[in-house]
Amino acid sequence: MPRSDAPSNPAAAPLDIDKVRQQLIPRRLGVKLHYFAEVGSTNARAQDLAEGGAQEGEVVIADAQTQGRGRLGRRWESPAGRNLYFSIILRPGLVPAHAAQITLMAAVALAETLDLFIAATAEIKWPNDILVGGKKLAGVLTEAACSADAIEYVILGIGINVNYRRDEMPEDIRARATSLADLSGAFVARENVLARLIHALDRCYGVLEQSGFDALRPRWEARFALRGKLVRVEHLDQWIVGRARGIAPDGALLVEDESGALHNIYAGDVIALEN
Ligand code: BT5
Repeated sequence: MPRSDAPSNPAAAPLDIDKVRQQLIPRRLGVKLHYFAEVGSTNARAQDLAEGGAQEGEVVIADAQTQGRGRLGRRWESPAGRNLYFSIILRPGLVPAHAAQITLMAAVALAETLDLFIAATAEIKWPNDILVGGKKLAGVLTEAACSADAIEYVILGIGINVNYRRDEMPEDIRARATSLADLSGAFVARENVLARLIHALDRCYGVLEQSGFDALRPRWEARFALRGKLVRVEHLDQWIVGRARGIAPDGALLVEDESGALHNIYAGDVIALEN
């Protein structure tokens, strides 16, 4: 007889971390997986580990987050049994000015991996959103600890909606969010997505360190969701409006204002003013 608490829907089963381990070929990223049924935020937990001397490539994974965070204090919806929430500790040999390139590198690995599970193309909205059909499928939150001239460590946090059903999403994100299951019409094993993604991140991270962001730029550009679109970029109390033209070799977003001047944007939120 089935146990009364046995999940009738495979999407509700907890993440099977051993399945992830079985699929991982140990490389630089994924050297150690720290799994928790629930944490506040995997980024916060990874930061504690990094401060305690954890090595590059250790990964914190949680089945649920009670305080999943987005950028600028925003919230990341993180229900149990559905999605992927994880953070990787990196100790990159990059100058602090290039720390933001980690987000762009991760977006390439993410979009290319998520494409394997859906029929559509995952697009990148600078700097950290992965969108399909204009709806958010995944987000990246990179937090760096730097000294004057070196990066001590970077926490690369990634949230992916895998088997998140539309009717489970809070009202305020339902119209703007999607999930792999929503897009493919089928249950997707989170363990497969995670193992493939860690491998893809490992490869892209290697390219970034050895050859710089410019070597990943064509792959990033190929998925750029905002090319040619009129956008408003907001950062703190400043904003500019112009057409998104692409990305610079160092990862800056290029926006051309109405006078034809090109601006290199390094931080901010981009709002598309046209579809
Ligand atoms: C992000 O922020 O997109 C970064 C999200 C990173 C989450 C991961 S999960 C593992 C790791 N640990 C953490 O604590 N965080 C990272 P941002 O661009 O600021 O987008 C946040 C906005 O996305 C919110 O204000 C909502 O509008 C929307 N949102 C929240 N949860 C969502 C979800 N599950 N799916 C789609 N959109 C969501």
